[in-house]
Amino acid sequence: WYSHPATTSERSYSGSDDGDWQNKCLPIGNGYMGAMLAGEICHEKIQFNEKTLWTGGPSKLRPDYNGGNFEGRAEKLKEVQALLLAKQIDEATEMAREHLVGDYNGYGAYQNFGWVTVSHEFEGGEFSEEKLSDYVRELDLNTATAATSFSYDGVGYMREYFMSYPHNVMAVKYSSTDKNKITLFVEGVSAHELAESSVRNDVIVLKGALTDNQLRYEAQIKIISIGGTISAKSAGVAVSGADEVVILMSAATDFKNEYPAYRSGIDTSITVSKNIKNAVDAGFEKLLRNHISDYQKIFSRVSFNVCQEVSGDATDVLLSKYKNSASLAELEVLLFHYGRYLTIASSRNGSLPSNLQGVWNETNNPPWGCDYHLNINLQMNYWPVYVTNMAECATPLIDYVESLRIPGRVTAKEYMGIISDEANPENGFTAHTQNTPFGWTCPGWSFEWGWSPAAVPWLLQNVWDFYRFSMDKTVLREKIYPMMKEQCKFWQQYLLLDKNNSMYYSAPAYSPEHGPITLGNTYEHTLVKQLLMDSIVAADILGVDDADRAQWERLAACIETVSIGEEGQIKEWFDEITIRSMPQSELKHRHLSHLLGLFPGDSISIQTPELLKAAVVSLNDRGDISTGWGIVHRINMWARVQDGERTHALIRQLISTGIHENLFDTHPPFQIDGNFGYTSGVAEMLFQSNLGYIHILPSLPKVWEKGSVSGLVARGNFEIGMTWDNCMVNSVTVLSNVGGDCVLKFKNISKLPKVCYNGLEVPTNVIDGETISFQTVAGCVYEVR
Ligand code: FUC
Repeated sequence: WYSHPATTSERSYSGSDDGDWQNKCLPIGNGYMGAMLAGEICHEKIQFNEKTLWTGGPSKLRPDYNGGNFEGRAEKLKEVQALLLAKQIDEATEMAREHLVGDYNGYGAYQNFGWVTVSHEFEGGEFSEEKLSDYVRELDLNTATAATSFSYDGVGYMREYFMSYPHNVMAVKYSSTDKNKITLFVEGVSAHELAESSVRNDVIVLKGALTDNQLRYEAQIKIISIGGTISAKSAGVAVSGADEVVILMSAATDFKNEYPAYRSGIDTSITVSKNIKNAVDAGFEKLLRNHISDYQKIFSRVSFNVCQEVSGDATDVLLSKYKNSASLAELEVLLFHYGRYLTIASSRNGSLPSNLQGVWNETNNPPWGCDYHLNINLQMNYWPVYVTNMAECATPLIDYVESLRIPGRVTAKEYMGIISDEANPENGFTAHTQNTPFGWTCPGWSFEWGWSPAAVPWLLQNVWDFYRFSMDKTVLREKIYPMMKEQCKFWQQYLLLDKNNSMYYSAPAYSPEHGPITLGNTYEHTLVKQLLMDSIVAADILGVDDADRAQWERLAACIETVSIGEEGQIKEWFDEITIRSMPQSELKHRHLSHLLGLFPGDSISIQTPELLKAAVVSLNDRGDISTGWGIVHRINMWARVQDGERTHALIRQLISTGIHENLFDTHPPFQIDGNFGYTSGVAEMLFQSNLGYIHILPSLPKVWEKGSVSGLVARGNFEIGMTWDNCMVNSVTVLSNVGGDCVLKFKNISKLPKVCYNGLEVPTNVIDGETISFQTVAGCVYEVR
């Protein structure tokens, strides 16, 4: 909460952010739409987005739109590969730079939709600061509602805001302690040219089609007054002397994530009018009740505290104290919950996945198009979903990866010569560093950052985790495994055999976003090998595809991944000798691409002590100073190293340098991946479940010596709760959602605990002095003391 509005000056509609928008405004959202609240007193401007409002893609202006792919580059790829095998690196590099790139035209960007503006007139003439007191602007993470309240001239004013997922509307209520005090003028301002801007009685309609791609869009703003008078003006709706005013807003486009047209054919007016009508019928109070129960169904599953002192300070005060002094656990805990809030607000079933800014964007020319970046960013957005018990929020990502399959086959054909046809319809798809919702799977327009076929194996790790956490075989069989299998097929054809050593290479390979172009590298190979290994497990679980499975095993055995260099480091490139020995490699680079086996992968761990030691050398070499998501990746990695103090030092680093007043993470500029990755990192500090057992409190810093958590999820679908004191575990509860063996490993215990169900001791199997296992029955809660 804050004791002042987010803005100090009049914000313009130009879409050029003056900083306040990303630093200070408070976000609400429902996956489909987002809004940013500044809490202005007299002239409120609520900026809003609809997640599918994008330029780019199919358009009358681009009749040949083809997902950015250039035709017939597969021959060039072969030449580049031959040059790499012949160790003619410069020639290969030159050719790759020239030919292994995609188009620019049609990429587009995520757009601002516009603003709902409310001019509030107070009685007694000119607004006077002297009559104002008790101003509070707040966002309640427990209910996903925001509010602004203040007193003016002895009258209390209250504004409440939320974005309902069940009704797909934004609802705002203006009220006051006295009757007849609400006099205001509501307008709709579009960030784009409008075909129609009309005021029909009490509804403002903003309707049009983007010039760039003719995507139709529409927002309706309905004003309901209780008491007073309401009248339509040409520019907006005026309310005078009301007791209360409710504003409902819903927006839509005719986008549909379906190749090749990417249009639904549905009239936006029908969609939006229906949403508004349903919301009006429900009324504000019912909308609010439904919204809170829908939101809390997910949010309330998890509780977490470290017995932190709660100061009652405003959030900006807390942040500046944090920057200037010792760590304030209050803020560290709040930021954990915020990542869950932001996930629920920006990724719900039916919506597109959260993009670089979740769903919030004020400009029509946002950094990186506010797109889907696949060399860490989109993946990081989804790191906390399963472990912090929000699996349904992952559906947009899984559906999105599914939607890349058809356009991704075009890219596989044009650039790799891998052809899907009637006889073999699912023969392999690919995508590269950056993506739009219009099937843009081609490489970027510059090879160096733009070529990255390992992007899909990396995304599929997130998708595979849906199964590992839920154990839902139906989803595995019907949705997840088919994508993994097709992706394995792709790599079976794409990987290049070096006859000299009978090993397979991803070529040309590039480690984000520095160093040379090479024959394979640690980044790509780690991801591809993890895909093959995961797919083998998946095929085993489903009892299918023995022959494919055997081939994946043979192939995986011929892919070199992590190795240790002369300085004891994990080598990022196979020819690397000492850390700085490779051309174009940057000191302290933000990406930790060669360490993906440590996090989010599983191939570097406490079970591989030599590799772990080398990973620590590499982590130290990269250093702790980085950009928002870069620090956050380090947090997750040091949690896996199981060094709680170092992990916490990085948390201090993040909050002191990478967090805005509204607690958005900044790259800079604002990029939401760091928020999500932070929440995941905290969960990794509390327990880890990637190695076949649940490791309790593996990375707890001293400053969190006492605390409790509940509702986190471990692989195998166990819901974990625990309490600890003096950095030692007191009790653990395990809710077994689907049954199966539960394996628990503890750090810092003097003797192994007992497991009870309903007060009675359950037989346990002692694996070693730190590890026990016990059988569970679905639906039962076990207490470990
Ligand atoms: C990756 C990063 C950049 C930026 C971009 C959106 O490519 O290397 O720093 O975060 O994504």
